[in-house]
Amino acid sequence: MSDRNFLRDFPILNQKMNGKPIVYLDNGATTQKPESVVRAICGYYGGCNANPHRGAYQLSIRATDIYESARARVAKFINAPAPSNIIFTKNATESLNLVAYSYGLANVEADDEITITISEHHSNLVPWQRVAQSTGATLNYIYLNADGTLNDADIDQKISARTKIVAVTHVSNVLGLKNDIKKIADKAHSVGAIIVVDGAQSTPHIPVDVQALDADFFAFSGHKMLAPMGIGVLYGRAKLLEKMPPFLSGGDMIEYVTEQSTTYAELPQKFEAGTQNVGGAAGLTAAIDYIESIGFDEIERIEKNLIDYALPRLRELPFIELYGCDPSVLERKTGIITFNVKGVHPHDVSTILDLEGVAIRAGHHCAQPLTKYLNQTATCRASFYFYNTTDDVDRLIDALKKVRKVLRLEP
Ligand code: 7TS
Repeated sequence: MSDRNFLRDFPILNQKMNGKPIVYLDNGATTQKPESVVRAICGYYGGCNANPHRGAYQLSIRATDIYESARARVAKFINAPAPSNIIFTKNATESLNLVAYSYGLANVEADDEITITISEHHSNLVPWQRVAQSTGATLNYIYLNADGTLNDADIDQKISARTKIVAVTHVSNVLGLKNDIKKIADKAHSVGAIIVVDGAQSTPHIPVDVQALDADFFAFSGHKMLAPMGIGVLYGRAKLLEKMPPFLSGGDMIEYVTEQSTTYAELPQKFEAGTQNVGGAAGLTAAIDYIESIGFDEIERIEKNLIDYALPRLRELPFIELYGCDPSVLERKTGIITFNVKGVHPHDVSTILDLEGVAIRAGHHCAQPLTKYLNQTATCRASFYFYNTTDDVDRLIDALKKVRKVLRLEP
C-alpha cells in the first residue's frame, strides 16, 4: 500500500464544490494535473518559449530540445522503436482522423471492408464512417457478449479477406473493459489488414507496449494522463507512415516548395504542419515522469482496490443497474464504473451528486451506438484515477442514496 499523499500534488482537489470537498470521478473525461506538470508548462513559457525547428538562436534551440526530448520520452513510454514513430497531434481524435484520412482514403476501395467494434468512442467511429462513405467501402461492427466483452465468433467473422482496416479501442470509455489487442492484431494481420488502436483510455492506466500489441497505429491524448489539453500522440509503424500522404499541410512539414509542387519532410515532421504545442509537450514529459514515479503496478493496484471496494457497495443498492461489471469480466476492468439509477435520468443523478460535491459524467459518453446497444439512452459513469480514495467511493455511495429521495421516488 502506498503511503504517498497524492492529493498534496493536486491542489485543485483540495477545494469545495457546493460547500462540500470535491470528489472528482470524471477522470475518463480528463484527469487533473499535478503541480509538477503545471510548473513544467509555466517553466516553458516563462523561460524557454520560442518557435521550435526554425530559429538558429538559443531560445529556439531550447524549445526544439524540449519538444524533441518529449517525443523521445513518449517513444520510450510506449516502447516505440524510435522517436520518429511518434507524431504529436492535438488529441486522440486528431490522431485517429489523421490515420483515417491519410491512410484510410489512400488504401481503402469500394469492395473493401473496415471493421470496428460497437464499443468505439465516436472519435474511432465517425472518421471510419466517413472513409466508408467516401470510398464506398462497408463498415462492419464487432458486437459484444452479454458481459460486455467482444464476441470472439464475431471477431473471426467480421475480419475477413476483404478487411483493410480494423479499428479497436484498447479500453472502452463506457464499460472500462480491456480488449485483447494482440489477438485482434494477429487476426487482422493474417488477412492482410492493419490495426488501429484507440489508446485514449488505456495509456493512462495500464502499461502500453505498441510492439508487444503489434499495433500498426496507436492513438492517445495527453490530457487523460495528467498532461495539459491540446497535446496528443499518434504512434505509427514507420513503413506505413513513410508511404502515407500528409494529413495537414503548410509550414514545417515540407522539404522543398515550388510554385506548383512540394516535396515533404521526413518523419515525423511530414505530419506536423504548423507551429506545434511545445508547452504541451513539456507538460506531457512531466506527466510521464509523474506516472513513472508511481509505476503502473501501483496505479493498477489502486484502481482495482477502488473497484473492489465500490462494486459490492453499489450492488447493495437495489436501485442501481451496473453495466460491464459482471464478476467474470473484472480481470479486464480498469477504473470505470457505468451505471444507472432506476427511474432517474442520468443528468438528474449527476446534478444531485454535484450538490454533494461529487463529479461524475452523465450522457452517452460520445459512444451513442454502444449506449443504444445497451438499450439505454444515457448512463452515469464514475471513473477513477490513482489519486481517488475509498473515502471518495463512500461519498459517491452516500450521494447516490440521496438521489431517489430528493426526487421523492422513495421516502
Ligand atoms: N477515444 C476514447 C476511448 C475516449 O474515451 C476519448 C475521450 C477519445 C477517444 C477522444 O479523446 P479526445 O482527447 O480526443 O477528446 N473520451 C471522453 C469521455 O469518455 N468523456 O469525455 C471524453
